[in-house]
Amino acid sequence: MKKFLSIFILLFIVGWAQAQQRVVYTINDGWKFKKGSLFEAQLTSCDDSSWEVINIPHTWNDKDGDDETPGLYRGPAWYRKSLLLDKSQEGRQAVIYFEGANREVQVYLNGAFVGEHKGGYTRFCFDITPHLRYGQENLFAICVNNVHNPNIPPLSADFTFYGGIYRDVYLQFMNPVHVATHDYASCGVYIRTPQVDKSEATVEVTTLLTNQTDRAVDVLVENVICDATGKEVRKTDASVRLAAGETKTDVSKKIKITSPRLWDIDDPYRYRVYTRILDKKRGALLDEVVNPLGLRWFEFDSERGFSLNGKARKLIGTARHQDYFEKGNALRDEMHVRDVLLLKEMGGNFLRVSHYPQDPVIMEMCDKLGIVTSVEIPVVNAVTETEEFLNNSVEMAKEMIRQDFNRPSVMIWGYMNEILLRRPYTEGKQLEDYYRYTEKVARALEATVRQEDPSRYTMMAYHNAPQYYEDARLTDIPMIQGWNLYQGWYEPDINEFQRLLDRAHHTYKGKVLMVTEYGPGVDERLHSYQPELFDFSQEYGLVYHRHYMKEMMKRPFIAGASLWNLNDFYSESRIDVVPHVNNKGIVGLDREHKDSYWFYKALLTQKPMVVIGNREWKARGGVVNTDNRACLQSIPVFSNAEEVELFTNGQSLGNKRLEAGCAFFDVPFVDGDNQLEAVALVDGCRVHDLLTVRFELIESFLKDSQKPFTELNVMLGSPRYFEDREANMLWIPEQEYKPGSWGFVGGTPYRRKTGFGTMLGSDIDIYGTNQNPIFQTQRMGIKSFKADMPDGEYSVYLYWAELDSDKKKEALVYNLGADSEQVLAGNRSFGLSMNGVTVLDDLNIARDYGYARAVIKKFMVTIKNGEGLRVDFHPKEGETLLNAIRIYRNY
Ligand code: GCB
Repeated sequence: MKKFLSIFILLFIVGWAQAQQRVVYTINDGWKFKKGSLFEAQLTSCDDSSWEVINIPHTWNDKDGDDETPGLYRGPAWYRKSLLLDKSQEGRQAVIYFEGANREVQVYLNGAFVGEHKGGYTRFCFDITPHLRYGQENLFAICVNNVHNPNIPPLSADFTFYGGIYRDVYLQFMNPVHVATHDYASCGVYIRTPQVDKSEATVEVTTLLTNQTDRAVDVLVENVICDATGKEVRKTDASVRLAAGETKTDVSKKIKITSPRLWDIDDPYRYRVYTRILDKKRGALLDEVVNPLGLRWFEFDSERGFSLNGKARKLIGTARHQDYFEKGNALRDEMHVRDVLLLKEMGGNFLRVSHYPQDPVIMEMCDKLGIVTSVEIPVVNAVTETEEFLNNSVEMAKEMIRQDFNRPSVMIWGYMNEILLRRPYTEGKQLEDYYRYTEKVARALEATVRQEDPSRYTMMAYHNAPQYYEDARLTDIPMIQGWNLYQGWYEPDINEFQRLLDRAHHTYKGKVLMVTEYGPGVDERLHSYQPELFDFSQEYGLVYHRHYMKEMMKRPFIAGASLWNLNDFYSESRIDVVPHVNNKGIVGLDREHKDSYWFYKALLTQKPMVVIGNREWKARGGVVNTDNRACLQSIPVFSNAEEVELFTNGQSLGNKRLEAGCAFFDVPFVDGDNQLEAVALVDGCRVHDLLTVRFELIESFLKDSQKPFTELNVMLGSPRYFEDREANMLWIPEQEYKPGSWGFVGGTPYRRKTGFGTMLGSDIDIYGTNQNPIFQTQRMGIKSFKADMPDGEYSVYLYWAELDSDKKKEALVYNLGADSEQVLAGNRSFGLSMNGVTVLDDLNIARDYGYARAVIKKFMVTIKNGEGLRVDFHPKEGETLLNAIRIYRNY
C-alpha cells in the first residue's frame, strides 16, 4: 500500500511538474494565403474559401522572375489560419513566436490587433493571452508586406527580398510566472563568461523574470550547469520577490568551474545551463529554459590574427545565403542543417552569417560543430538619412545580439556591408552630408553593439573603395575591418589582391583585417581549357580560388576569410550566365559540389581524402586529338596527400605531386565509358576514388570515321564547353575549318568592352531560354560554317541573339568596375545560303525578334554528292553573326 502511495505521489508530482513545463510547438501547416491588400482580411467574416492553401516556411516569390514575367511581387499578402485550441493550456501565458518573416508584419487574433514587427531577418513574438479562446476556433490573420520601405534596411542588395513567413511559427504556453519572452524575442537568459582559462571559468547568468499574475510571488531562481551528459556540475539559486505584473532582472552569483572542458573548433564541447523558476513555498517548477554554454576565450590581433583558447587559428570558411533551388528562402530546418554540415565536411571553421541573421538551426549547428561565426544585420549598400532608418537599424542590432547572445560560436557582430556601394550622390555638400549621416549610423550601431555585448568583436565589411570609407570616416570605427575583394573578377588583375592586403595592413595599423568576401562566378555547366576572367567556367573558378588561398595563407595578419559564397543564391537584379542567380557558390543552388568545393576540402580537411574533379560533368566529350583515337583532356584531382596516382581504364597515368591540394592529369578519353581511379596515401592511410566518365568522342574527320556521324553542337566565338543539362547534350568550342573536318571561316569572337579592356561574350540576359551561355558568345563577321559530313538527311539548327543594343545597358552595380559599354548595334542585316541555295535574304534579328532574344532556326537539309554542308553568310548591313550551330543526322 505504502509502495502504491509513493508511486502515486511520484506520478502526481511528475505529472504536475510536466504540466508546468513550457509547451512549444509549430503551427506551420495548412494556412490560407492570398496576395494583395485585402479589405478586413483579419475578420472572421472574411471568406477565404478560395484562397490557396500553403505550408510555412513559405515565400510567395519562389517562382517569380522568369524571363517572360520579369520582376517579383513586392507588396502585401495575407495568411489566415483557424485553429481549435483545446483547454489543456487554459490559464497559461500564450505567445506566438516567429523565427522570421520578410519584412513588415501585422498580427491579428480573432479580429483583434496583436502586434507588428519591422525587419525581415530577426525573430519576434507577441503575447496573445488576452485574445485566445480555449476550447474554440481561433482565427490567426497575418499580413506580411515585402514592399520597399526606405526606413527598413536593406534598401538594396545583391540578393532577392523574398516576401513571406519563410521560417517556422510557434505557439508557446507557459506559467504566468516565467522567464520573460518579450525582450526582443530573446530567450530571457543571458550567459556571460567574464573569465575563462584552462584551469577555471567564471560564468554569470542574467535572467529576466516576469510575473503576469495579479498577486506578488516569491520564487527561487535556479541556474544549474550540467555537462554534456546531463550531469550537474554547478548550481546557484536566489530568492526573488516579484510584485504583480512585475518584470525583473536577476543576476546570478559568479559561478566557477574548475578545469573546464573548453569549446573549440575541434572539440565543440557544450555545457548546458538550466534556468528554472520555482515556487518558493511549494518548490513547484514554474518555468524552465535551457541554453548552451561554451567555455572559450578568443582574441583577434592585427598582426597575429585570430586565436582561440590561446592557440592561433586561421579562420577559413564561407559566407552563406539562405536559398535553395526553386524554393527561394523558404527552407526546412534540415536544409539549413545540411549547409553547415557541408561547411564542416569541407574543413571550414568559419561562417559569415550574411548578410542577415539566419535560422536558429544554423546557429545551433555552428555551436554543435565548432564553427566560429560572425553574424550581421542587413544594413547593406546604402542608408536613408532619417532617424527612423537609424532607429530601425539599432533595433535590429539589439534583436540580433539578444537573440543569439548565448551562442559560443558567435565571436563577431557585424553591422554594415559595403555601405558606400550605392552612394546616392557623388560629390559636393550632399555627398558630404550623406557621409556624415552614414558615419552617424555606423557610430550608433558600433556603440549599441559594444554596449549590448562587450565580450565580442565588431566588424564592418567594405568594398574596394577605401577612399570613400576614409572620407566617410568609417575605417576606424569597427574593431575588425572586413574587406570584400574581387580582383581577378570585377577587376582585371588578380595580383592586385595581395597588394591590396599589404596596403591595408600598412595603412590601417592596429586594425584586425579579414577578407569577408572573395569569389568568382562559376556555372557548373561550363568548362574551359583557356580559362579567363568572367568566363564562369569551373576552371577559372579554380585559378581564382587557388590564388586567393595561397596569398591569404602567407599572411598571418589576415585573421580569417569567408569566401563568397557557400552556395549559389538568387538575386533578382543580377544577370550573369544564369539570370537572377549569383553563381559564386562553391556548391550550386541544389548543393551540387563544384570543383572549388573539393579544392577547399583537400586544403582544409584533416581527414584523408582524394576526389577526382569534374564529377558532375555528365555530358562530356571532345574532338579526337591523339594518334590513337582519343581525346586528351585535363582532369583535376584533389587530395590532402603528397602524391596521387591516376588510372584510366586500368592504365596508370603516373604519379603527380599535389600542389595546394590539386594535381592535373591529361586523360586520353576514349569513346564511351572511361573508368578513372585515383589512389593516394595520406598519413599511411590509402584512399581512393572512382569515377566513370561517359565520353562522346567527336571525330575530327567526319566522313571516313570509324564512328558514323550523328551530331555536332558547336558554340561560336567561344573556347568553352557547355552542358545543356535539360537535354543531356554537350556543346563544344569552335574551331577553324579544315578540309574534311568542320569549323568556321572568317570573323572574330564577340568581346564586350568593359572599363578595363574586353571580355569574352556578353553578360546580358537572353530572353526565351535558360541556356544563356549558348547565346552570350558569338562570332562576328563570320563568312561561312562548313562541315564535311557524309551524305544524308540532316536538321541544321542555327542559333542567334542580338547582343548589341542601341540602348546602353544599365550597369549592374555588382559588376564593380566591369560595366559593359554597349556598342550601338545599328541595323544589322544579312543573307544566308546553304550549299549555294539562298534560304534567307534579309535576316535582321533585332528587327524581327528584338534585342537579346534567343532565336533558333531549324533547316531541313539534304547533303548529297559528297559535298558536305556549307552555310554562307552574306552581309548587307553591319556584320554577320552566328552564336551556335547544331547539326543532327536524321538518316
Ligand atoms: C559583394 C556583396 C555581396 C555580393 C557580392 C557579389 O561585395 O557584399 O552581397 O553578392 O559582392 O557577388 O558581387
